[in-house]
This record gives sequence, C-alpha cells and structure tokens, in this order.
Amino acid sequence: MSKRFTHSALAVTAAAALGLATGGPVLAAPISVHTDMDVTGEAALAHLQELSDISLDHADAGYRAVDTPGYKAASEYVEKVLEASGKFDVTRDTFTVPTQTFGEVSFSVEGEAQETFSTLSNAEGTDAPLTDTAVTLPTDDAYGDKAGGELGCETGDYSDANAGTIVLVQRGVCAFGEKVTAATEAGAAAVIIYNHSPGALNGTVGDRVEGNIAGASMELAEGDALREQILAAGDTPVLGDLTVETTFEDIETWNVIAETKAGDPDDVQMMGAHLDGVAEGPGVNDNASGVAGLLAVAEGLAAQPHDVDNQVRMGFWGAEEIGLVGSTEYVASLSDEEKERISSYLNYDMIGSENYVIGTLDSDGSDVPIPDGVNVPEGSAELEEIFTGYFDSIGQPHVGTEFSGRSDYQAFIDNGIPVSGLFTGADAIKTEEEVELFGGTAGVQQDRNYHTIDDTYENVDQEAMGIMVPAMAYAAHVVAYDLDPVASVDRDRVSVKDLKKSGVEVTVTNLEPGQTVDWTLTADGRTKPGKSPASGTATADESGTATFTVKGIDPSAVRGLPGGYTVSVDTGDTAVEVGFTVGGKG
Ligand code: DTR
Ligand code: ZN
Ligand code: ZN
Repeated sequence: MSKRFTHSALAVTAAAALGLATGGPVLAAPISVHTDMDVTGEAALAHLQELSDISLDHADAGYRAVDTPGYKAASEYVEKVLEASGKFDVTRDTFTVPTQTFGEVSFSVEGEAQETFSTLSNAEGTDAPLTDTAVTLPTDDAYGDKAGGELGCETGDYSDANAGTIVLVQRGVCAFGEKVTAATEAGAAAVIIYNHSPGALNGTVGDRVEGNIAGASMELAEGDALREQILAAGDTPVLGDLTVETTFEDIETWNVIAETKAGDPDDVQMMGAHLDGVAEGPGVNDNASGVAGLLAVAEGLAAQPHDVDNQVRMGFWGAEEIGLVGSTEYVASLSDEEKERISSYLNYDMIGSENYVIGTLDSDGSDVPIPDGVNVPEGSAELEEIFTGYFDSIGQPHVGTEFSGRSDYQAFIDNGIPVSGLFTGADAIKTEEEVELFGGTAGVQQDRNYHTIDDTYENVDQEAMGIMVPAMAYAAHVVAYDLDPVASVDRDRVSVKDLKKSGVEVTVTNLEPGQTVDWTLTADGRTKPGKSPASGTATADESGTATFTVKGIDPSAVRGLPGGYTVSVDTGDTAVEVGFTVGGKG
C-alpha cells in the first residue's frame, strides 16, 4: 500500500488573538497541496492484468509486437479506459514503419555450415542462393595489417579477382554500409563482415541502399578461421553457398494519444509509455507496467474535483521496440509551435522489474553522469526533483538511472523539451548497495525477464508498482495543477487583531498605495437565514496597508454567532484567506 503523501505549500492561517478560542478552521485554498490523488498500485495492477491477458491471448501472433492483432487489442483496451473516464479526447496517431523480415539465412564453406553467420539490419539479401561461389579477401587492402583482417572500406581494395565472389572483410575503421557499397562497386556477389571482438556483431548498414549486394555478418573466431583457410588455399578457390532471404515492407501502425478536454493547451504536460512489446514474450513489465500506471493516473485525474489547469497529454507509443519509432514520428510530426507548447515530458518504461530499483531518470546527472552527446533540456532536473522530493518526503530510497535516451524520451530531449521519468531496471546487474536500499538479489539482472517469454504478470514486482504508481500520480498532479495563489501568500502579509466586542480587525500589507481590495466573510458551516456573507472593500494607505473590521456575517448579531469564520481577501494577484474562531459568548 503506497504511503499517503501531500506536499503542503504554505496554508495561511491567522488565528485571532481575540479572547477567543484560537486555531479556527484552516481554510485550504481550492488547491494548495499536491497529492498522489489516492492512486494506488492496485489500481494499476487491475489494468496490468487486463493487458497481460491480451498479450497472452495473442501469444501465437507475436503478443503485442508492432503490426500484430495483440497490439491492436491492447490499443482498444487503452482507448476504452480513457474514453470511459470522460475527461480525455482519444485519438490514433498513425505512422509508417519500414520493416525488414528475414527468411532463410545460411552460409556454408566447402559444405561446412558457418554457425555464427547472421544478418545485418537493412542490408539487402540474395535474389537467389549463391552456390559454389568463391570466397575471397580484398586483394589490396591498405588497412590490412592494422586491423588484423582486410577491411574493404574502399572499392580500390578490390580487383577483378573479387568480381562475382563472396568477399570477407573485418569490422573496423569504416561503417558497415561503406563496406557493403565498396564491395558492390567492386562487382562482388555478397559481402560478409566479421566482428573484431568476440560475440555477435548485431550491426546495421544504416539506411537501406536498394541495389547493393547481400550483406551479412559473422563472429570473430569463425571469420578469422575462414580468412586463414582462404590464405592457406592460395590459388585454389574456397567455395561457399550463401543465402540471405529478406523482405522489406512499410507497415502502418499508430500511437494512442489522449489529451484532457480541460487545461491550458499552451501549457501541455506530456507523459508517455510505450504500448508495444517484443514478439518474444508478453512484455508485462516492458512495458504494460508503464501503460497500466498511466491508465490509473488518467483515472485519478478524471476523478479530481477540479479540472486540470494545464492540459495533460498522454502518449501510448507504438513501435518503441524497433527503434523508438512511434515517439520519434510523433514529435517529428509536430510544428515548432506545437513543440513549444509542450512544457514537460515524463517517461514510464518498465516500472515493475522483478529485482527492482526505485529509479528516477537522472536528469541532473547527480547519480549517473549524462552520457556524451545526450542533450538534457533545461527544466529536466526540476522534473526529476518532483520524483526525488516525493520519495524523500515519504522516506522512500531512490537512485538516479542513466539519462541514456534508451526509451521514448529521446525524441523529446532532441527537441529541447524537458524530460524525466521513472524506471525500475532492465538488463543492468543489481549491486549490493542497491540491495541495501531496495532488497532483492545482488549480482542478478534488475529484470532477468527483460525481452523474454518470462516477462509475465507473475514476475512483475507488485511492491515496485505500489511505489511507482503513486509517484506517477503525484507527478501528474504537480504538472497538471497550479497551486492556488493562496499557497503563495506571504504569511507576514496578513494579521488579525482582536477588537473585543467591536469584532476583528484584518490588516493586509504589501499592497500598492491606494489599491482597493475586496473582502468576504463567511461563517464556517453556519448561515444566517436571509443574510449573505458580509463583504466589503478596503483601500491601502500610502504605506500599502489596508485595514478593515469584520463583525460576523450579521453585524447586528455578532455576539450570537460563536464558531469558525473565514475572511477571503482578493488582492488582485493573490487570494488571501484567514480563519478565526469566535469562542464562548464572543
Ligand atoms: N528501451 C526499453 C527498456 C529500457 C528503458 N531504459 C533502459 C535503460 C537500459 C536498458 C533498457 C532500457 C525497452 O526495451 O523497451
Ligand atoms: Zn520498454
Ligand atoms: Zn523492450
């Protein structure tokens, strides 16, 4: 159960110094504190269960991955919840995603399968399998000795001997795309780039270049062994069979965007969570958890007695897992003026990790240095402070997590929009210090289910959700509501003086000389039939002080009205409210 938190701004009371009972009712201004709106982790878990069910119902078709029925069903659920709240306009923001799928990907040399042969993202495939094709090295490679293997960065590294062959080059010095283009211009039939360090290469050629030859990758050991085999064979060709089947397709998908009907559209407060998942698993923590949290926050906002002051816009992002595409396309679709109107963006991607940390996106780099090249827009640190201040005030330990750009806030920081958010961890290993703060297990990934079939509802940590969801709600309240001016009034500006039977004198300072203030007096919870609350005006003297006397809501009957009273003073730039109590026979 989350701890209740209210962040009390200055609530002004001036208990009368009359011969009266002091401590009359403190009269909170309409909104003088920020709260977590009583939004709980349990509320989010109900949505999480629904989203988990949807993912599992579509397990055979890629769960909630982009362009799947599961993503569509999850979108419909999110839309249903938001529309049911009655406070949001909900739309689909469609965009096109270039996708690439692979069929058979194989390479054998003299009949021996090359086990680490793999794809290069955005590289072309083979129109037809290459069979009994010579595998060769660049013939005149200026970098050869430097990198250990031939690099094939330039067409001039090749000769006619390489035409029509499968060329083998090593990673390094130039981009993968440059190597493929150089080999294509040299007339090769395909190019294999092998790694310069152990492990899979996992590379991309960058933008697709239609007409280039097939490109693929291998790991270091196998690539080196093949290079040695080619060198040892001398003039005897080493023959290989190579197939890379691939299809490029532009698919249409969407983000779900929900914005409050109320609130200043020139002061938009955005928050987001990606709705898509990976095809390998149900993606309950990554990132149904963030989505469920936002749905609970939306319902919390909708249940508030006050309309939001600033428009709240929620982005449920598509195609995050294939490159932050939905959020990037969304921000790119905005005009400069529309971007100017977005005052903040809060990102929620993984908030229920099994071996969690309570992580804030470290917008000020206080815990984790900001990586080189990452832009941190002004105002981001203040957004993080919303979370750290909240956690500190409820005694909840927290840590900064890397402001890496590895989620949907990347597009916002690239466009100068302040950002922070929450994160409970993915593939990082939990430290002993973190165990001290949050429990869990050191030496194990913060979420060992990350991007696997085990990212299930059962493996989401409910305690983490119980901490993170109220924090999300509190942050939403902070950005959505401007505290009532009364919270900003200067306590020294108001005083109340006992005039005994003559009533109560109220003094307001720091006014402009000659300024007129309007005041109203109401009796707390009591009314005199037929009598409207007493009211009047007072004018500031040359020192900027206005003084007036109140005698109950019915001046003729002040002695008969013991109890609490409220004096509201409208000073133009602030609303001042003071309370006092008439005790006994007054
Ligand atoms: N990119 C998210 C997970 C994620 C968000 N922040 C981090 C930081 C480090 C690793 C992963 C993440 C995703 O996979 O959806
Ligand atoms: Zn994610
Ligand atoms: Zn992910």
